[in-house]
Amino acid sequence: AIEQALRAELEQGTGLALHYQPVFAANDQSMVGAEALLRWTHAELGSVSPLEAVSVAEDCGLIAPLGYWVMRTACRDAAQWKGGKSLRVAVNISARQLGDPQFLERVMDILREEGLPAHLLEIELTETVLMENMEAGAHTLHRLSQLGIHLAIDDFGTGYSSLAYLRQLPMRRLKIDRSFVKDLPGQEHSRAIVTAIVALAHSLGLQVTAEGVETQEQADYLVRQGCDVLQGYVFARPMPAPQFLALQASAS
Ligand code: G
Ligand code: G
Ligand code: MN
Ligand code: NA
Repeated sequence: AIEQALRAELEQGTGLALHYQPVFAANDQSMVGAEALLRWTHAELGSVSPLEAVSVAEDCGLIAPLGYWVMRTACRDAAQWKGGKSLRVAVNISARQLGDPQFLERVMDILREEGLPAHLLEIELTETVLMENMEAGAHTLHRLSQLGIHLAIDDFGTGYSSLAYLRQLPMRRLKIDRSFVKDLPGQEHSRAIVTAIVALAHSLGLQVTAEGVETQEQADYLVRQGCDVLQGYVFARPMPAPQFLALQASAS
């Protein structure tokens, strides 16, 4: 049932939407971009989580149309923000998507057709996605990076971490998983992990985003620790595209 529903949705495109969660520079709190997050509300099934939608799509061969719908919609929206000049959009990519031999070409076509400069697109990959595509994906990732697209490791520290990724792949950013942020600043082990991730990232020349920042105390702590970008409910929740369009227009 859910498979048929997704198929119909991709043909009609009515129940699918992207929400955008703003991300902020740690130093001056200015908005530097947003992460695109898939939302699917079905007439009978109600709201289906993005993880479930992606997993169904991967199982029934719909991940290509779904993934390219997300990519195109995110690039089209971002081309309007600040006139397509400065705000970067981050898009999550699943394992099967990266494994598509057409991926590079399709992404470059979308950027050109939607008029978004490559450096304003960031692709978020989890450690699991990287692990499943280490050989086939490495070439694609190097080409994407050479063409100016930014690459980030999402949920850093929660997957089958291999520091080999950091040595071999042209990553630009680590996103500290929110499970390490949740108990800050009280919990000693979380503090140690955050300190270590920031040191590792910076010594490799990568930027660090802290995810899941829910309190001002966590934000202050993460700024002091040297995180570059902050994301979380304390600043803003994911919001529908029109609302984000208005927000970025009013931000300096
Ligand atoms: O927004 P929310 O917290 O419901 O997202 C849950 C999870 O779904 C997150 O891990 C997020 O990375 C993932 N997700 C959201 N949108 C997309 C998408 O467009 N593609 C993929 N592959 N994952 C997504
Ligand atoms: O796995 P990924 O990092 O892509 O997941 C992003 C998800 O995290 C989004 O679905 C978003 O709704 C959720 N999220 C964003 N900010 C916060 C936060 O401050 N707290 C919690 N619990 N979830 C958040
Ligand atoms: Mn993400
Ligand atoms: Na994450």
